[in-house]
Amino acid sequence: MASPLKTTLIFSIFNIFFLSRVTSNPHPLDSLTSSEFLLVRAIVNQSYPSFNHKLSFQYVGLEEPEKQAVKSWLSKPSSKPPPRQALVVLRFENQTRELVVDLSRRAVVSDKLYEGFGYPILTAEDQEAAADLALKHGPFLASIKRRGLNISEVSFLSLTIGWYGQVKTKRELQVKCFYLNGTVNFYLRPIEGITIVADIEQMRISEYVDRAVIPLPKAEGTDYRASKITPPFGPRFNAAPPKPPGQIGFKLDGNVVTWANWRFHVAFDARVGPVISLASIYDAEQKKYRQVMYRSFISELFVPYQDPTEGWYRTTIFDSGEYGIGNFAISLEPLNDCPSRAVFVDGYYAASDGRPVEVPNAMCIFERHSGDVMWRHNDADRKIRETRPDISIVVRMVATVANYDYVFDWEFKPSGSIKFLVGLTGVLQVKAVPYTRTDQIKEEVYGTLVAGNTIGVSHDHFLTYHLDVDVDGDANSFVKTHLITKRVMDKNIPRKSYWNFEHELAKTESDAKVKFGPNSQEFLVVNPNKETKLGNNVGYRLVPGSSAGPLLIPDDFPQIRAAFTNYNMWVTPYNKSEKWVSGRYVDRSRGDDTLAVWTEKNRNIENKDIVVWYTVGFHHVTCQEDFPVMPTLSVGFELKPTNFFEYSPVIKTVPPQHFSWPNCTK
Ligand SMILES: [Cu+2]
Repeated sequence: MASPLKTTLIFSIFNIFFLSRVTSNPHPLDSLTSSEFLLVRAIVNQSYPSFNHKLSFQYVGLEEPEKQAVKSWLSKPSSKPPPRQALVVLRFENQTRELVVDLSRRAVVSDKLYEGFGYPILTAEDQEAAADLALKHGPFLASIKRRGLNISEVSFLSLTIGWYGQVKTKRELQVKCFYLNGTVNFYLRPIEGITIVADIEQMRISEYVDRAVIPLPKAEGTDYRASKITPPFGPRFNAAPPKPPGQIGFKLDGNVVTWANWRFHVAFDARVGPVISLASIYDAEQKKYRQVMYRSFISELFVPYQDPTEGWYRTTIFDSGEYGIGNFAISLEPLNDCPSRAVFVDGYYAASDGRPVEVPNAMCIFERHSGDVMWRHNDADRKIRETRPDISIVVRMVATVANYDYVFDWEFKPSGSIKFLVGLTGVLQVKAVPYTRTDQIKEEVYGTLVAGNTIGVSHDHFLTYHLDVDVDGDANSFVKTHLITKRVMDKNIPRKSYWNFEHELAKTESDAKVKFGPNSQEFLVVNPNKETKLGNNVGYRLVPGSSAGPLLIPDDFPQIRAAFTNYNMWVTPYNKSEKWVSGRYVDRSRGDDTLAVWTEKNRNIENKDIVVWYTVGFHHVTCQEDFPVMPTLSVGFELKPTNFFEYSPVIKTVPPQHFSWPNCTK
C-alpha cells in the first residue's frame, strides 16, 4: 500500500494569472469554430447539393493562411487579418474534390477534382458502412453460426488495406470481427480466420474468405473497468494535493497561452490533432519575445503490423492520413487525464454531412509541478544551497485510435526547452491462436503469447513531427555537429585520446537526411544572421529520444508508402503545401507524394525558412504486462536552446514561497 502523499502547497515561481478568456476577432491560426463549420457546409451545399447526390465531407479544416500574411498581421494586430478560409475535401459522386472556401466572401474560391492515386480521410460513416456490409453478408453469418457464436455479440473494426502494387484500386476496407459475450474489451477476443473486404463505393463485400476456425480467447481477465476488477488489487493511491480554485498559473487569451517566459497558440485539427504555433520566448536581456517555432504538429502516425500472413499482412495503418488523429480525440477526464487547475479546450471536426461534431474538453493546458529539480548547486564550505523546482506548461490531447490510446504532450520549460512526448497505452491488436503455453508453439507466430490463445502481434509506431522551427527569425540553417575521437599528438602528455566537435553545414536537402547510427552527432538549427555577444550563432538543438527506424525492406509496399520514415530526420525549405509526409491522399496511396519524393528536388536549405521533420520510432515487441491494457510508455524528443541566450535563462528565476512542511525537519 502506498503511503499517503505529503501535502505541500507551492506557489508558482512566476506570476499567477486568473483565467481570462477574451472574446475578440479570431486569430488567423484559430481552428474553425462551430458556426464556421456550418457556414462552410452551407456554402459547399450551394455548389454541391446533397439532395439526390452522393456527397460526403471527408475533411474540413482551416486553410492555413500564408505565413508572411500571418507574420505581418502579428507585427500589427490592429491591421486587417489574412482572409479566413477553410480547406474542404469532398467525395461527390464517387470522385474526390478539394475546395477552398472563403468565409468572409462566403464563396468557394478554389475547386479542384483530384485524379491522382489514393483517397481522402475516412469518415466514421465510411467505417460504419463497411461494418454494416459485413453484418449483412450471408456467408459471414454462416461462419458465425458455424463457430456456435451469437451474432448480436459480434463487434467490428474497419481497417484500411493499403496498396500492394495493384494497377487499379477501389475504396475498400477490411473488416475485423471480435466477440463481446462477457467482456467490454472486445479487441482482445478476435474471431480469427475470416477475411472480409468491403467496397464502400459499390456498397458490397468484395472479398470473403473463411479459412479456419481458431479458438476464441477467453473473456476472463480482459475487463479493465474499476467497477469490475476483482482481488488481488494493485496499489491504492491518494489524490494529488488540491490547488487553489480559479488560479491556473497562465493566461489564455482566445487560444494564445502566455505563461512564465513562453507564449504560443493552440489549435485543433481533424487530421493531425493538436497544432501548436507561434511559440516564442521572452528574453529578459533583450526585453522582447524571440521566435522559436512557427508551427508544429504530428504529420503522420504510421503503425505497420509485422504479421505477413493472409489475414494480417494488410494491417499497416496511417492514423493521420487515413483516419485523422483529431477525429479520434476523446473528452479528457479532469483530475485523471489532466491535473487540477487544467483548462480545457473543445475541439470540432466535420461529420460526413459537414455538420460540426463537438469534442468537449478535447485538449487541456496545465502548469506542471513535476517534483523534479530545474537546477541546483551546493557549496558546503560556505553553507550555500540554491535549488529551484522544475515547473512547466503542458498542452495535452488524447486520441483513442480504436484499440490504442495515444497521449500527446507539448511541454514548454522556462529553460527554453520544448519537449514533445507521446504516451502509448490502450489495448493491443491481438491474434487468436490455438496455443495456451509457449511450449506448444512450433511455428512462427509474429508476436508474444500475452494470454491464453492470444498473440500480441509485433508492430511499430512511427510518429513524424512537422517542426517549422524559426529560430529568432525565418532564415535558418541546419548544422550537424560531429563528435570525433582524436589522438593526442603532444608526446609530453601521457593521455592518448580525446574528442572534439566539428560543425557541418547542410546546404541541401540531401545533406540534411539523417539516419541515426553509431556515430555521435548533434543536430542544430541556427540563425546564421544572428549572433550572441560572444559571437556564437543563435540556435536550437534537437535532442533525439526514441527513434527506431524501419525494419521493412525499402521496396516493400508499406515502406514505399511510408518512405518518410527512411530517415530519422529530414530538413526541407518551407513550402505551404508540404504538410503531410504521407501525402494528401493516403488511403491506398502509392508513395508518390511523400516527404521522400519532395526531397528528391534536393532544394537549397541554407539560410532559408526551413522545416525539420523528426520521426519518433518505437518497435513494439509485446509482453504480458501489455494485457489487458498497456501501462503508458512514454517516448519523445526535445528542442533545446543552444547559444540562443547569453546565459542560463533560469538563473534569475525567483524561488517560490513555500508553506512550512510539517514533516520536513531541516
Ligand atoms: Cu504498440
